[in-house]
Amino acid sequence: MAEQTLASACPLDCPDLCSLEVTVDDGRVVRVTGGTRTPITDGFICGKVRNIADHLYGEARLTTPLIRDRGQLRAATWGEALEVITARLKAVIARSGPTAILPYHYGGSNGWLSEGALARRFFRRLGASNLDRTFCAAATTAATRGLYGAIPGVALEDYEHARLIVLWGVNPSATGIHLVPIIERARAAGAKLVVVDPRRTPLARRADLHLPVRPGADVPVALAVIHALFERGLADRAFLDKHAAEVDELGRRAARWSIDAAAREAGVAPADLERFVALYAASSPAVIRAGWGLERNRNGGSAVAAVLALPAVAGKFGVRGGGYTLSNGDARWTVESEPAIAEPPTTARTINMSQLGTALRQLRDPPIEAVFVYNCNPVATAPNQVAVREGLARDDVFVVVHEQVMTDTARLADVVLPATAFLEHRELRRGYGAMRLYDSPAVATAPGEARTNNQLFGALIERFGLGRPGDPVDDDALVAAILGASPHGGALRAQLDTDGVASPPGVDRPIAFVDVFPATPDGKIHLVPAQLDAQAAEGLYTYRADPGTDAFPLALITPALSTQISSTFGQLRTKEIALELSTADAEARGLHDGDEVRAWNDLGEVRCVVKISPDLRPGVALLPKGMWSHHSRNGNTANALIPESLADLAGQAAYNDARVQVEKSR
Ligand SMILES: Nc1nc2c(c(=O)[nH]1)N[C@H]1C(S)=C(S)[C@@H](COP(=O)(O)OP(=O)(O)OC[C@H]3O[C@@H](n4cnc5c(=O)[nH]c(N)nc54)[C@H](O)[C@@H]3O)O[C@H]1N2
Ligand SMILES: Nc1nc2c(c(=O)[nH]1)N[C@H]1C(S)=C(S)[C@@H](COP(=O)(O)OP(=O)(O)OC[C@H]3O[C@@H](n4cnc5c(=O)[nH]c(N)nc54)[C@H](O)[C@@H]3O)O[C@H]1N2
Ligand SMILES: [Mo]
Repeated sequence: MAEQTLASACPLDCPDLCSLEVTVDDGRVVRVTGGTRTPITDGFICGKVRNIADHLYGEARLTTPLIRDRGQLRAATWGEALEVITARLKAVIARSGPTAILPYHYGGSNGWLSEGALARRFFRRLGASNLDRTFCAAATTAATRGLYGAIPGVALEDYEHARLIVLWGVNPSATGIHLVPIIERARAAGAKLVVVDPRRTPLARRADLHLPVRPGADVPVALAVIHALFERGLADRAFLDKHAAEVDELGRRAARWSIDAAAREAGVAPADLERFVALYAASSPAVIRAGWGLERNRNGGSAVAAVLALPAVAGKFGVRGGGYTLSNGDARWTVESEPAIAEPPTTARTINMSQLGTALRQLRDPPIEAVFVYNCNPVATAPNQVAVREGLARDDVFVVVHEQVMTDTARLADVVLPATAFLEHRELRRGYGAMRLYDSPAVATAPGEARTNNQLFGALIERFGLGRPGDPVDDDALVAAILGASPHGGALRAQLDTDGVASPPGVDRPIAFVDVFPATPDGKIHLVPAQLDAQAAEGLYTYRADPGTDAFPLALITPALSTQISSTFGQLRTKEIALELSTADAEARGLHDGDEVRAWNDLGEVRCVVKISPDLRPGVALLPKGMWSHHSRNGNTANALIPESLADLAGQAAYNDARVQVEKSR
């Protein structure tokens, strides 16, 4: 058959939501390149997706259901696998009730057709336990909604207009590469760049100012800047009077931190913090690109809130390229998936996904007896890996995993089901960076017997007799229901029909306080929102100091790698992980590059090689996120060291908040 090139989009968990050109031959992907349907992709894409064929057709790909039989996984038919699942889940329900079943999914790399939809319908109608999805963006979402409501941030394209760009706990060189050339263009036109990050990231190396804060110490830094702005008459009183509430309360809380005290706590030079205040106050348009590195510690929610308060206090909104960007996924122009299934939330108990290990060990009345995993690889990505692995491996916990490849989680399952990947199923996906919505048809044929999530859960709904007349079931009906639930649905549908992609109807790159306003109930910015203040222990903007001890003095951070999306594509990586340490911390331990070390705390131990990094500040250790067991020498990864303790808001996992000790392996 002749090759064809078809348009698609990349739904993987990344702000950029790239448009793709996919060349297929007889249903098989032979080449993927960047499309030009959106300005941000601009014809180039990352290496991960250029090489997607290695993922789709590699030896780890699952092509048939597998059932555990006397300890071993053996090939089975779908009919057999669904029979086993139905019988086992019904037995659990008969014995302990449906809340003994836990659906387990995150779905950051999934759009509305493969996350939520029929899976949610199935589990809610069954009465299973609910899952609080807190791996990512829980604290940032709570903070943005609390302060601003669902308001779109500065469009990434508009960074070109900024005179000052602040990257705060974000590393676009790995995690959203299309922002990098835009930043470079802005710099070429004279914009200044500031990076706030415990390590010297690639962009920090080029920055005009790098504040290498101690992990978890952003609260004092941001509050000290706010205090300085108020104290020195640099706050935009007119803007605040008109658009903000709780201004004085924020001022009082910020007054806890002088520049000197914050600099000391964060381990940065007071003069550098002073420079930041001066630069930020003087520059417009000034934009803060806040990332997710900020939220993943005990102070994370307050840190995000304090950083987002800055553009309000300094009056940076109202101009193109001024304000902040965090996630645009929530922006008002988009639509929500929930109405697609109109499946009301149940009153069954809710389990925080970031505390799975303890839930499996300790929950009673009833204990968790079945875990159904899809769109997720918790052995690689959840905190407290040792407990997660032990819990999923238990004989008295029935585990189903629906997956594309044989992950560390799938290896522990009682039933493994093969799943389609994004080019093999239709997907409806909005960007959380790029403000675009794609309706991408399947362009390739799934190998073997892989099925979509909706095919799987549709079959289970039928087997459990949970279907109802009028339920949208196929993709067309689901998409129609989703768009039908949006006031902009008609306009979006019209754009999708013409181009396969839609931008915000009306204003394409909205400017905050010109085109869009806070979607809070009173339309104001809430600088100390009551609901968040009540939620954070001791109140919003409370700072909890580094809990390091003599036994475990190093703060472990676990940022993203450029070669994976969380753990996705980890099967393709052959290189082992290295633990990074600063030169001073390595010397103090007599370590040389390439030595085998053990990093440990009360939760577990990782054995791997060490890499001495001049880019890390002393006191900080780094292991990448998303590694698999084959990447370390003892089968454990960073997540074996990460506690189940949470950030101060929304039950967010604290992936950058482990304390560890490191020594040479013996
Ligand atoms: N290539 C690639 N792209 C990705 C992903 C991936 O795994 N790989 N993951 C996707 C997902 S799921 C997400 S959520 C986003 C994440 O996107 P980012 O937020 O950019 O990702 P991280 O690498 O987790 O963290 C960013 C930076 O925060 C720093 N950091 C850690 N702790 C702190 C702190 O306490 N304060 C401050 N100021 N900085 C801190 C880290 O050193 C790191 O450089 O990226 C998405 N894009
Ligand atoms: N140490 C550490 N751990 C972290 C983080 C960190 O910073 N540090 N970051 C956290 C963050 S930001 C995130 S977002 C999470 C992400 O963690 P996870 O939610 O576990 O995401 P992935 O690791 O990408 O795994 C998703 C899995 O879903 C499968 N999948 C994809 N599409 C489909 C589908 O349509 N159907 C089915 N059935 N399966 C599908 C993929 O093959 C993949 O194996 O990781 C968190 N883990
Ligand atoms: Mo994430």
